[in-house]
Amino acid sequence: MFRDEALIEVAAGSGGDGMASFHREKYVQKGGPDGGDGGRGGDIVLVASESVHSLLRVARAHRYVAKNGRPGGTNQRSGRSADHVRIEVPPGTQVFDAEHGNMLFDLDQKSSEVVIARGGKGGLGNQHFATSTSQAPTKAYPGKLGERRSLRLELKVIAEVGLLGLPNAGKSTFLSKVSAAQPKIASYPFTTLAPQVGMVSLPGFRSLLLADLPGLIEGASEGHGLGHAFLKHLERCSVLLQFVDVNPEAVDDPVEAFQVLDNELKRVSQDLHSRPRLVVGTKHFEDDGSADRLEVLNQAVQAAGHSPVVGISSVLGEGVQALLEQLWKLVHPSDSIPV
Ligand SMILES: Nc1nc2c(ncn2[C@@H]2O[C@H](COP(=O)(O)OP(=O)(O)OP(=O)(O)O)[C@@H](O)[C@H]2O)c(=O)[nH]1
Ligand SMILES: [Mg+2]
Repeated sequence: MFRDEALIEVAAGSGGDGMASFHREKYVQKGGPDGGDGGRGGDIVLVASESVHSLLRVARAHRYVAKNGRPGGTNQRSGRSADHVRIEVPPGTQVFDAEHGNMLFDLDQKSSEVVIARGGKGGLGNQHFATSTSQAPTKAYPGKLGERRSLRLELKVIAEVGLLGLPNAGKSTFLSKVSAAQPKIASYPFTTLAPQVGMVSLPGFRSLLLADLPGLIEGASEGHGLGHAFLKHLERCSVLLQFVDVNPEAVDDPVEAFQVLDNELKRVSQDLHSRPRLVVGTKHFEDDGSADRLEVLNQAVQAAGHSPVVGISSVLGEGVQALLEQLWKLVHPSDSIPV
């Protein structure tokens, strides 16, 4: 199972209380104040970890509480500070205030970390408060309360290229051929239930990060089908790769297939709709009929202002390398290819 949202409650630990005590020793009368300081309460820390791919576990645990600092002791002993509670989340997790909706943090780097609730400071013991006029202070401070927060976490996959298309268009097959990712592939729609990122290596030590997303259908932007929850994952992709099945056996007409998702992108945002996009005609080269369908699709795609459609067959490996090179150029418009 996959989750890309989680509501959590976090409570950092409070600081331990400062101690009020006086030095006691045989034959020493009226020893001075020696109450130690309280220890710090534990922080709650979010850590972006590449070994975590979903917010499922975080959502299940729901409540995170760090321990309080220990109180100060006699003889100037400080209380022990509490351990921090570390919560591992996938890179790409954004943290929002659950009440007000504003974004607090964006863990967009792998291995970055942020304190989302700070533990309270320990209170000072009376050892600090002896003055020339007050030799026997009984004053010690309580520890400060730890921060408490209600947070909403949202995962937005980080990839350079986002794969979108109707169910069954062949997105996962393509990802499995060009990267080490092993997404589930099947001849029925909605095979992919969770985004999956794969890294593609290109000659010259170049690489591309591709995100395979669940198939989208008409109305996805309004909550139809599975894909609506995943449209947001496209937001962080600088290039969109739209898959259209051009095989004559495909259920959907290629031009319609293109337009349905084109409209959904437009409904989500103008920004997403106008992002650099390459349309691929999949399951091409395998059948005589696919060339005609590709050409009709090409007309519609170019009329909509996009580059010509690239035909590929993931099964035969035809057109795949050329497509990857074209994608690399789109992702790195100002870079030249190293020789
Ligand atoms: N002949 C042929 N079949 C392909 C090709 N690419 C994918 N398929 C088949 O098309 C079907 C769907 O492939 P998937 O890769 O699972 O499609 P998807 O777009 O990821 O589908 P969803 O995850 O449901 O959105 C599978 O039966 C694949 O074997 C191709 O290049 N040629
Ligand atoms: Mg799939």
